Amino acid sequence: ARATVHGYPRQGPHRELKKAVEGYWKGRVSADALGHTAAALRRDTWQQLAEAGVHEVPTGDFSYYDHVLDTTVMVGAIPARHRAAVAADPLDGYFAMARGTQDVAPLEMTKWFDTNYHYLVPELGPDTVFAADSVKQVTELREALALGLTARPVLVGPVSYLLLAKPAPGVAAGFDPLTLLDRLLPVYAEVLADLRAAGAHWVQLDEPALVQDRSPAELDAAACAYRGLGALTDRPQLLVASYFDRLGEALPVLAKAPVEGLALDFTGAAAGNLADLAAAGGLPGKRLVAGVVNGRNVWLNDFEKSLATLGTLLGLAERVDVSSSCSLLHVPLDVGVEREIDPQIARWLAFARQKTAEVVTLARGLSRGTGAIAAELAANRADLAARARSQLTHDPAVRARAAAVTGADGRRSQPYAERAAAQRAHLGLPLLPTTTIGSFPQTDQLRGARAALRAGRIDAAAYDERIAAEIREVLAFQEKAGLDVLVHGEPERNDMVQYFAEQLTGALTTQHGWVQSYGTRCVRPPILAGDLSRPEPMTVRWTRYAQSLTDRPVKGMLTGPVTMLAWSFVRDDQPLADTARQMALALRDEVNDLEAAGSSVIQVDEPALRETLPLRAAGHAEYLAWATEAFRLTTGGVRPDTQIHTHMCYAEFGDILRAIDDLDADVISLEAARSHMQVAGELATAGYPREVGPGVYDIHSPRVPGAHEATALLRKGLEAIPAERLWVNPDCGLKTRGWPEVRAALENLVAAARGIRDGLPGAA
Ligand code: THG
Ligand code: ZN
Repeated sequence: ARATVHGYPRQGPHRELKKAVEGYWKGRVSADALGHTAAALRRDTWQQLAEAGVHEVPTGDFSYYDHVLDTTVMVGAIPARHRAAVAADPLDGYFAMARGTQDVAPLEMTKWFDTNYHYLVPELGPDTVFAADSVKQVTELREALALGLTARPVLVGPVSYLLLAKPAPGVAAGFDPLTLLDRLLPVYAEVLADLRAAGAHWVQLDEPALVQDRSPAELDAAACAYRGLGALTDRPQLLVASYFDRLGEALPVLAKAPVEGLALDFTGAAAGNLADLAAAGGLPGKRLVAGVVNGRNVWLNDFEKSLATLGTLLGLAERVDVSSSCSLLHVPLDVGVEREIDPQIARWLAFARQKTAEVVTLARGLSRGTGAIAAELAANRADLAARARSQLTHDPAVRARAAAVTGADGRRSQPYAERAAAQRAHLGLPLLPTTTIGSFPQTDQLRGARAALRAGRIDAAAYDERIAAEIREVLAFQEKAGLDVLVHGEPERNDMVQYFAEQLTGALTTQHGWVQSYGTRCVRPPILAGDLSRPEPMTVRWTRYAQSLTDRPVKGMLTGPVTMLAWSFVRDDQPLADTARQMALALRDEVNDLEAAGSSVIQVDEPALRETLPLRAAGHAEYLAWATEAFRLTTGGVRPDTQIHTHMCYAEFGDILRAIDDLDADVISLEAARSHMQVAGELATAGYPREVGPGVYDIHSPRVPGAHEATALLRKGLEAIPAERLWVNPDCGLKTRGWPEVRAALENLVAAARGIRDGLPGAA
């Protein structure tokens, strides 16, 4: 058995790629220098993999921005609006597709399956003309071969490429990109021939889209695609890969295809592939690349379990190799550089570098028997046992409290209609109340103060005074602008998940654990390693301070339990629903403390509620049940006259409207400016009974909307939602914007609300 991985983190140990690309955008780094940085990172990665004992390194998985965008370039599907820029300068044109320019919109970005990676959505139509451009793939293969390594190019497969695409602007929404398969296959054939000519023996085609619910027609298309590619004579051997869930009905389709190998995920939700593969009769005569090391979580592998899986697989294929379940892109690089994680606990963790070593060890164990890896097996067993009996993973108080939860804990004491009346009396807000989503601009000075505190250049008292001053300024501005429900602006928070994780018992944060989110943007997801509790209030101090500065209500601001889980690495030794309940109880303590400290309005953000929906429809109901329960448990303990808000960022809610209702929040704010209030209409049609704040200010753009524009959007909102239930707010938080825009936009927003308010019947 040989060892391989599907792909590796691209940014480098010190995020060198991010810095080089952003430097190039600012004109500080030349195209040549960027190219050299990138080539050096690729070389270092391959050499590291080879030194660790990986027999076949992946190539082509590298990207300046996104590998789906790279595939768009490879097949020549450049949108019409970007063609001139790409022709003038391929690199600048590439970044124009990714980020847009003054005049031209970028490609849309969306989540890569249920990971936290975002890809750029291909735009296709009946007029799309594909043309092969294998330069990037061939170049990177040659680089690896020149180092004397065995290399396997990794490509997004043609079926997934089309299934991930959407109709181009101006093309009918009903257009099915899969109808372009016959035109796309010759382009893949050309790329495969080029790769063979360049020395590839194997090429991997990734088809993760086949783990989602697929129609018979889509499965037929997959069968047809691989019949076609398999029949080519001038090609390398083909390895078709899938990951993130079980293939289900697509497994026999791929098993029967005339390709030389399959790479399958045998971890987590995909573990069922083992039984499915046996039921399908295995892969006689084929190569199986067994993904037994989870490529998207951070936990130590269970060697005995993996070896048992591999042992079973030996009987099901001609040859079995060992791999990660998917690209290691989704995990940080190296847990060995973390100085602030307890070394005992660090032993339970595996980032990309450690996972690579696990793959190599398992391949050795499979080839030479467990005797050849006796020391590793013993250490692995000891670490797993330590984790299983650790106090961190078993806090009796947390467990007892979670076990004692009853339905009543997740129910407000009065139904919405009665609460709404109590809140109206308590808060005394005008019609069309104005508010913001929570964060105000995170200035360089604020970030600088945080860095100075970390580096010991200023002390905690000086930092706190800096935060207090910022809060005073944010409050003064909001009062002057005439907003009705104020916020403290969150100057003390780095990231809306990390800030809370740092204060929760049972959660770990990293110093260098960066994971690519999109393009050059990275996050450091917390690691929910143990039983979760909140030893002390997390937000009360600054919220109370802000409230002391004004007579108007100041919203308490928290990240909700589902989003805390979605943007963290979650433990794999208990059901997600159990972790969600622990998180909810920890946050419930915070909500109750905020209320006790005088907050009448508390917002619990759940931007990730929709995006965490399981890949297959069969899992939706169960997920939504525990997710909404966690939200209600977080918010269910407050008085009827305390108003609970929630916020979600993205506009596609159509399929979870029922769940949004089940949250039983009093007010929900949503992104709506770009879609011209469409979501307000959807909620109204679904009979949503509560208060709604559809955004009237698109904060993703530096443009300042005029008062007339906000007025028009509000009028649109009023067509769907009565004035008694309509709020006026931006689409999202303001932390990425600059103060001048924010000032002007919020003044316009208040003017629009007042203008309409004054014209309404019953206005004071
Ligand atoms: N926080 C966390 N996860 C997230 C988001 C978040 N996942 C989904 C979505 N939001 C992703 N969006 C972003 C937006 C901006 C950045 C990253 C992800 C970003 N990162 C800085 C960078 O790469 O330069 C680093 C930020 C930092 O210093 O922590 O700008 O909001 N957890
Ligand atoms: Zn938002």
